[in-house]
Amino acid sequence: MVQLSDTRPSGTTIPGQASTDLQARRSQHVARGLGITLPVFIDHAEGALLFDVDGNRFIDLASGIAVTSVGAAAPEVARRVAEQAARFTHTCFMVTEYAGYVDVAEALNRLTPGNHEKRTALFTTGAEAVENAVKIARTATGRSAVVVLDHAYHGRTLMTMTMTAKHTPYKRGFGPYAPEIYRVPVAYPFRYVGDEKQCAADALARVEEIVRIQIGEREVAAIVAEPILGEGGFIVPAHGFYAGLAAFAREHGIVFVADEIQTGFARTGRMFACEHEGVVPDLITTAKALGGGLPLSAVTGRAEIMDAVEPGGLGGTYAGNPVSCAAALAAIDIIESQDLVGKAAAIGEHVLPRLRALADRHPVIGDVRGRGAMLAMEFVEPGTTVPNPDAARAVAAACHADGVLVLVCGTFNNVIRLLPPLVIGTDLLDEALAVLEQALAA
Ligand code: PLZ
Repeated sequence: MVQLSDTRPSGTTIPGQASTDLQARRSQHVARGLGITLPVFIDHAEGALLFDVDGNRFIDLASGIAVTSVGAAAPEVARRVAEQAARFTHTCFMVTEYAGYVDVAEALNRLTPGNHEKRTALFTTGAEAVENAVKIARTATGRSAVVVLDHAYHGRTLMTMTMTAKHTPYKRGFGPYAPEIYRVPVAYPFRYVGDEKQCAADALARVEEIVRIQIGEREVAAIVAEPILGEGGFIVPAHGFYAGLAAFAREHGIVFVADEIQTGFARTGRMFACEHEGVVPDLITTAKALGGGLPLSAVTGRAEIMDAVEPGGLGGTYAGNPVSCAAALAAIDIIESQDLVGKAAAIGEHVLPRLRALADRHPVIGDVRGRGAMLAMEFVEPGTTVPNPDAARAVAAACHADGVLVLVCGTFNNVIRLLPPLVIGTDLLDEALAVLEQALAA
């Protein structure tokens, strides 16, 4: 057992004085609408550690939100970013070109599932990638409806906020929403009475019925779905559901879009999470870990679908920024050369049994789930499936007070998720788990 007194942050209180002073300035100058998980201001990072402006040290089990898989200060990313920035920071790929953009597109076409001919278009944010995937699917099919899942998260723009399931805080007051977005159930094993196979079959039958009766198969341009629903609570759909959804799309000429913005790039112990279910999507959206910490997103997919859009139809001033491309190429090199796919799988094998043991001891944990380094605990009223957001919040707060950064998520705000940088060492992981165990005991 790790001695917590030895591993406590070396600084003052959390938040310390310098963070508190900055917080006062923030309140005065920054819009109130931006939330905050832990009110400390970061000074620098080192591997899976974050250090704040008061000298407090945090073990990072968030990676931003699944962004810094290679660490938040990977020297190779920093070196290539600096080198690119010194050569040129921007030209706009639609005005004059640069090789980095093509290099990233080529890497994405190589790494994403399927051996078919592919094309990639780069953007800046995840929401922008999802939104462009919809535009591309609509052009390719000549149809307009978009089908999304219960508990889905796809972004904060008008289209992607509409595609997102949860009202508060993402939609409250922001309507009217985009038209032609339809929601169908997802196979959520913990909230289903019956076995996993039945769970998948039931949800699929409902999806097919809703699409047939309420929408019409031939009206649907795209089904957009996360292979593991991230913000919605790290829901791993019952085995067979995701593949069934993709097969249904194929049968009706619907473009199947895997939103791998949170799950992609080694996070789940495969390069892409849809590989766990044997699914080859028509289009795949990526962002977050792709850019190694710099803003970069992409849509990658079948050449005939991607190339349905006429020249000039896709783009954006900053889309595929050269500095972001340099960071992405460094991140991809690290992911491949340091076998972060294998590391993510090993993190899962190390942590999952510890979380399951915790669930056995603490009935407030109703479910433990996830894949690779994308792991979660769902908190409930003991012995029921009634969500217990207070318990999740209290455990997260206790972790924060002891220098471990975890995030709460879920439709019911009752899930603690673990998203460590994939380069984290076993020592830090064990130290963080000891803090989590202590937080639960308290
Ligand atoms: N699709 C699957 O997880 C971003 C949201 C943070 P952007 N998830 C973090 C917040 O509260 O704003 C996400 C995702 C999936 C799309 C997105 C959107 O990516 O880069 O935040 O636009």
